[in-house]
Amino acid sequence: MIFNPEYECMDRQARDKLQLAALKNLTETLFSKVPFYRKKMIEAGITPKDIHCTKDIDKLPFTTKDDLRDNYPHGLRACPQDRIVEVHMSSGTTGKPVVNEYTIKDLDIWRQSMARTLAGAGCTRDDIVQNCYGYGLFTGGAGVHYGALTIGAEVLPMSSGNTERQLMILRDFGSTMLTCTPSYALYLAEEAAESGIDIRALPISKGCFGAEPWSENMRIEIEERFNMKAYDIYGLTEIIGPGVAFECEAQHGLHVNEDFFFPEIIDSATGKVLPAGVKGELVFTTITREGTPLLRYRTRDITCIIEEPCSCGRTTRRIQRLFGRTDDMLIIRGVNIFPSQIEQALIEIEGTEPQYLIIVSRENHLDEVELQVEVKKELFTDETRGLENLRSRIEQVMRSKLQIGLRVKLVEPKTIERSIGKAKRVIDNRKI
Ligand code: DLL
Repeated sequence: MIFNPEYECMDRQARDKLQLAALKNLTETLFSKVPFYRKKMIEAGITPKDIHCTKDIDKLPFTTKDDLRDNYPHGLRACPQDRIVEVHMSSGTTGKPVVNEYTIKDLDIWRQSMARTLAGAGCTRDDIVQNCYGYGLFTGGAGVHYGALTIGAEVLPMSSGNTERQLMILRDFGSTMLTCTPSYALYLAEEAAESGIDIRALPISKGCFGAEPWSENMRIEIEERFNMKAYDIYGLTEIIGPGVAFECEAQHGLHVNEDFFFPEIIDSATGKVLPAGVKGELVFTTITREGTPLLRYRTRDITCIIEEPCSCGRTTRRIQRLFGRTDDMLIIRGVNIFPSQIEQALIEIEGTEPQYLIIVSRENHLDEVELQVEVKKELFTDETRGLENLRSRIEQVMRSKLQIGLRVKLVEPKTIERSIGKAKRVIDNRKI
């Protein structure tokens, strides 16, 4: 279902006009109200008057996560404090949190974005949405909540954790839609099987999963285990939270809510804008935000833009499912590796569970990687030769896909710690 055909299916030229007007307005506000941006624009030798078309955006300065941290907590606010009505913060583990402050209009942008997102996955007012994203400072819980209310669906504001209760509600309330991280969805499926609940027979028919990288194979796994459709949703605290981009029924790329969030792909080394179809770092400008609008924010997420029209009828540009981040990229003996590549390779190997942990260490100045992989229960009762064969197969597949050798350790089901939010896939013990 298309929630807002007027904007989602708008003629591209008409959208470009809207975007240009919003961009001009934004640069004027930032220049006059936010000293940080005024200084940056002056340094770059540009004023709002130099913006004549949306392509001129590449003359404007970037914003980085460090800029946000340096201006913590309120340095990037672009409106008076009394217009701020809600605040969220990032879940980051290092340094100061990243703060997003919303006005009523910002919350409206978020509600709209998330209503489009959930509708893209088929949500209607008849749905019962079990929302297991965390509520609180994290944006996941609130974002889905606002979107579901805007559609008129029924929301079960479960928040994350308490898996036993999640399963009880899933069964007793007949939830029809699930929203949580993809790793938690798989954990729920696992626990349901353990408790003898046949989740495939429950009314749940679709879910929106995001907040962490996941592979196409993980989608298939979730869809099979739940007997439902699994859609990818993308977003980040700095920009709005979830709802920046979402998959439609075509499940081929994520539609960017472009009338709110202007996307660019850049070469992260040179900062140059890259054409559609070329992989690089995703950058967003929040062209209509009021509280803490951002100019050319470097997300560190890696993807590319898809220009071609989508079969669903929406005209918004799409981004490819995320490839990883510029910063969670592991460099092992000089080779760039993303955890998602390991996951993708692993799920194709029969006998393994989609649960893994990458432990990196440095021995005698050489990087070593141990890949712990959970193995299906049946295999552990099998003869040891079967396990040994599987172990060396995984090592072989990894070597051919990643071009480096890893040590594989097979572990029993449920040994790798499960997360109720974003999964932790890498432990890097190297002291560099
Ligand atoms: O994770 C917002 C969110 C909540 C998105 C619920 C989707 C669903 P942050 O905690 O600020 O915000 O983390 C943002 O998570 O820059 C990506 O690296 C990663 N991420 C988010 N969605 C996806 C996705 C929320 N669908 C960071 N695929 C982003 C891959 C994702 N990575």
